[in-house]
Amino acid sequence: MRFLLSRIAWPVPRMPPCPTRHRSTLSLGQPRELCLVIAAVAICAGSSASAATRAASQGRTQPVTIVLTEFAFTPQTLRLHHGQAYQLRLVNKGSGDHNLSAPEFFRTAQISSGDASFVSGGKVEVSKGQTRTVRLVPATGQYGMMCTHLLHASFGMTGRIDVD
Ligand SMILES: [Cu+2]
Repeated sequence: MRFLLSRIAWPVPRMPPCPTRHRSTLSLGQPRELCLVIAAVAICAGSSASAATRAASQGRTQPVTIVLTEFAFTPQTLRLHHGQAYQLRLVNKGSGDHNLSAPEFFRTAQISSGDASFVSGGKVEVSKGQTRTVRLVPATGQYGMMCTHLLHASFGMTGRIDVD
């Protein structure tokens, strides 16, 4: 009888397979969540890899364009980073001649010897329809720029170059 009872009693404590099953169902769900986390991490790693690629490309000469028209520089404020090599493209899309005068900026920048002749008296002349390219590495500072052609600055042809 005791034997029988114990035999009957045995499956009872063993009975709750339901929570166990639930738990196993849950634990089956967890690897799926883990997969999602891994996938998210992989996506994040991918984006940080592209950020690294971007950072690497910043090591190379970066083209920057300023468009000269009547009577404006576009963009009006140029934001550059010191130590970065730039290819400064001055594009005259106006109906007349213009220049970009920034004596302090050009004086402190390291200008490529091949392009130094374009800078005269702290300014670069750009004839109508012409594009002048000056390769340089700017020095930290805030510089004013303007067109020194008669009255052009007073008509609004001014701007600034911020180098951080
Ligand atoms: Cu001008």
